[in-house]
Amino acid sequence: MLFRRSLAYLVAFSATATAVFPAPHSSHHGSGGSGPFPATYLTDPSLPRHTIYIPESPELPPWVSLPVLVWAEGGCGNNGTSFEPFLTNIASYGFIVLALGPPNGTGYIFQDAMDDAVTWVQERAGKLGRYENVDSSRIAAAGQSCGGLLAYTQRHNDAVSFLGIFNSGLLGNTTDAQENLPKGMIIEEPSVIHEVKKPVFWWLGGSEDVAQSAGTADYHNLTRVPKWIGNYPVGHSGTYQEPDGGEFGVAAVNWLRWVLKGDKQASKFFRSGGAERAGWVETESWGLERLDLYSEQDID
Ligand SMILES: *[C@@H]1O[C@H](CO)[C@@H](O)[C@H](O)[C@H]1NC(C)=O
Ligand SMILES: *[C@@H]1O[C@H](CO)[C@@H](O)[C@H](O)[C@H]1NC(C)=O
Ligand SMILES: *[C@@H]1O[C@H](CO)[C@@H](O)[C@H](O)[C@H]1NC(C)=O
Ligand SMILES: CC(=O)N[C@H]1CO[C@H](CO)[C@@H](O)[C@@H]1O
Repeated sequence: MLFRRSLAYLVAFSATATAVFPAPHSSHHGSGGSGPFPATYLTDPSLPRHTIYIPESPELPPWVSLPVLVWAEGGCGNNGTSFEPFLTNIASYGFIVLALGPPNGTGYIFQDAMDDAVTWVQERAGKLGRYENVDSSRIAAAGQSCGGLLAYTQRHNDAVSFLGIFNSGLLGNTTDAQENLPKGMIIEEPSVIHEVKKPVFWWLGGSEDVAQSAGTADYHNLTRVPKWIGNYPVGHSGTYQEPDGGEFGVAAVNWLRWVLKGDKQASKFFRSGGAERAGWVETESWGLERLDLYSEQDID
């Protein structure tokens, strides 16, 4: 009963109306983030099922490269602006974020949209114009709750190097999962964790997080792959809606700066007590020293 009621968080977004595809726009939204490159979101007709978060300046210096985060929303919701503070803040540190769902989209969206985002960015990265600074050789896939389940599917995508699982874990095809996850979703068994060969980081919400047991089991069952797990004890919804995404935002930025930009200072968050000082508990890791090898490749 508790599990079933709690699972409803995974599908917290309703699927009533047909999807809306707003006209392209790139006006300033929200705070712009806390990083050095004030960011915004926009839409691009060539990627109509997504929202793109990117530094606002049309001309970045050539030495600023923008690695890629493909992001799936909580509830597998088709609303690309439902994590706006968190994703804008990430982009402001010099990333492009391809979030599933157009701004204010309704209904659900699934893993094929993650694959589409990766294909799209590979075609455009480095070409003259808005995506000139984008570096598609460095891609992470992540998501929250139901979106975390979509992120796991990118284990098979050779273009994706890192997985981030926020308030999520593999549920298996239980009756509860069948009844509570959106129809049309592929429900994967916990055993697929053994197929993961990419480094994975988990951010959970402590004992009040419905996903804590599944996420923790996944962490322990993943072997021979660099991994980190931590809990910020605020429950399943995290701090994504706080200014700049709150503590989950800080953690995500440190993760991406380290693994996608090779930033050693950011790595200290995970290796030298930074997360614990910020209030993360029940942290654990394995093999993180190997990530320096990953993250220094191809870095200028
Ligand atoms: C999309 O998410 C934003 C932020 O939570 C919210 O303000 C907006 O109402 C949502 N749009 C829809 C159509 O649900
Ligand atoms: C999304 O909906 C919210 C209200 O729920 C509105 O304030 C906002 O302007 C809308 N954004 C877009 C891009 O349509
Ligand atoms: C879950 O298992 C049922 C049988 O119990 C099967 O009919 C269904 O297709 C499975 N659903 C998914 C999403 O794999
Ligand atoms: C899928 C899988 O390997 N599951 C195992 C995860 O770890 C727990 C306990 O450590 C086992 O009970 C599961 O069988």
